[in-house]
Amino acid sequence: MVVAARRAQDGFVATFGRRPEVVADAPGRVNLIGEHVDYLGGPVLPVPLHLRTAVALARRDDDRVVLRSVQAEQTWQGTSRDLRPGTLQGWAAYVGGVLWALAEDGWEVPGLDVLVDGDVPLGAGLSSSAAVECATAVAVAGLLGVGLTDPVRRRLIAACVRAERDVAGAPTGGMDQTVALLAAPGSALLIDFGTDPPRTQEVPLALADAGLALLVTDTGVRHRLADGAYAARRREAEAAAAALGVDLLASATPDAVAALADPINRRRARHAVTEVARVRDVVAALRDRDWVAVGDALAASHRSLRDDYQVSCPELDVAVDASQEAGALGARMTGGGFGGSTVALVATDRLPVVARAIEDAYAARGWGTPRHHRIGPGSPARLVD
Ligand code: GAF
Repeated sequence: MVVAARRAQDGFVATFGRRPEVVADAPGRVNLIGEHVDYLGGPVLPVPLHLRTAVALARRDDDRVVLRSVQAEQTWQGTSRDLRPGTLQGWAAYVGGVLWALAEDGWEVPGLDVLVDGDVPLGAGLSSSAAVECATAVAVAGLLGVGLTDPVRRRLIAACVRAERDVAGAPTGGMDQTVALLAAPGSALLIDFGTDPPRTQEVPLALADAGLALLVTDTGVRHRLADGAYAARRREAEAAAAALGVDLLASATPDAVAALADPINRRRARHAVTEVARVRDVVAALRDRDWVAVGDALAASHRSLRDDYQVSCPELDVAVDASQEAGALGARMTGGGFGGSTVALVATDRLPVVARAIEDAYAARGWGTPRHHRIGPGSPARLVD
């Protein structure tokens, strides 16, 4: 049993005085490229993290629901009728929101004791929220004896996205839940949000064969997707789509975007159409093992997110610049932005040099020391024996 799942099981026993009936876990993710385009009908290329969040749960005899988070050091208590939009905040909105969304979808969710523990850092742009949602959903499916077939996993994705939108209040696009539930172990997952349901395809990375690694750096600047900035960007992008007369901004043409009169519309739309092209370029470059082209696309993606979509921040920009100056093939912010983490493509033997360069750049500005994670192979959400 992996670390987070073991801790969740032991924590459940310590908290509730009995063994859990089910333990499930799910990975965080790092998005390699395709940022802020999932909700615009574009393709994205996330990678499941080795860092996971685990949920242990057991049925109760009554209709009460007790949610305990070890990471947040908080407990929420209520009845299943209290699980609905407007009644839950913070981490409890993700766990309770999934229970609510599953019940809305017709699942017979009983009264439950639930304990959450995990290694995905909270608010670091590594999708801790989708990890806890997906682990909760898989645990409930396990408790009810529902097998994790592909259609069931897709139903769970929909419930998790609904929980995040309606209960946590973050109108996110579905990338994080999709990779957490459908990723192939150790590979990136190309998800095309231009189709309904989104088409998925495993994309092998073969980084180790090339002497390369992905270095994720957590800036320590915490972001919350539910705080309004993400929703504001989404509204702006949808306004740009309306100005162009297209349903999905990702399908706009570069010429039409260049002709947009309003500068905000033009910037938001330019990010979307150029990011879509970069995802396609990276998929081709990975197939050809053209690592320089992959790195160049990551660097261009960051510039676009910084200048056109305007979702970066100084700590992300400094980490990206320092990585590249120290020899990374390319680096970019990853996830929703406004804080969180960067991802850099780095030769394995340069990892310490690049990590040190970022730390030095932070120290020179009087900022706190960032945390690095070398990405290991992750696997999708699962029941843990
Ligand atoms: C967050 C959201 F949850 C995703 O849906 C996606 O939009 C991402 O930000 C930006 O690419 O992780």
